[in-house]
Amino acid sequence: ATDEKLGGQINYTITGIDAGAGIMASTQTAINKYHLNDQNWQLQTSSTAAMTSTLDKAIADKRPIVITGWQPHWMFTKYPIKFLKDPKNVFGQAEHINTVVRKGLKKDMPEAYTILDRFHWTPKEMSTVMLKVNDGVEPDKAARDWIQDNPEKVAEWTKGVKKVHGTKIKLTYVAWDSEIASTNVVAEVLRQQGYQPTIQAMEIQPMWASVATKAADAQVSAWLPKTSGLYYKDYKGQIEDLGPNLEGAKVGLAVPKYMTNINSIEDLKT
Ligand code: PBE
Repeated sequence: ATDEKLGGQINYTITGIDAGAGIMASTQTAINKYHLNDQNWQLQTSSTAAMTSTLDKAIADKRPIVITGWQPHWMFTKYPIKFLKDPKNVFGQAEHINTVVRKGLKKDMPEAYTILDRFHWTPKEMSTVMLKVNDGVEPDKAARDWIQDNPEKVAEWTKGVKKVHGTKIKLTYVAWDSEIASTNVVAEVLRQQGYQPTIQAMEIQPMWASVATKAADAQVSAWLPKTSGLYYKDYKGQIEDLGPNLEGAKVGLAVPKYMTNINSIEDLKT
């Protein structure tokens, strides 16, 4: 049925990820704003792993699929996919990922604070770690390998910072591939500086709350201005924002490149 409408072919379903992700809330907004709900388009909740596996199968069969997509992520390296244009600007333009620490960290752990404040890398650097983890390397090992391969970069973050001796520090994160990479790299850098870091994965809301309540010291997972924007708004008075650790991130809906007639979210309606 080559002339069948896209929606019918894929059951008017956008394949999504975990319910708490900002991209899920933005996609729901997009469904409303582009009036996709008129055709009963729906967003399917799953996980990144389930979404990419569904994507993998669709691409193997050259079937159409619409996913929640973002960069940096290995899905754009591994699969021929493209972002759909977003003329109503629901997903926003470029995003950055910020580092957020608990109040009082600067006074309590000035060395860690300095490193967290300086931590800054590129989408390409983050992707190197993400791809390794996707290839099956343990995240802490992938982080150590990256640190070993990038001594000048790490030196920018640690230059002149005094070593400490076993001070405990806790980082929280959401187990998205990008945050698994960044959190492990920061934790390993802190470990090499003499800290005893623990990292704990949780849902997005508890992660923000953990830093606000000082149950955790820091997180490096704040996708802004839009994707984590609601959490930022809720917690901004109770945390310290150290600014971007990565620039040039992007969030949106994506489809395989062989879907040549579908280039904008508007095209989903046709
Ligand atoms: N993401 C990846 C997250 C942030 C990191 C884009 C899936 C989200 O909240 O949507």
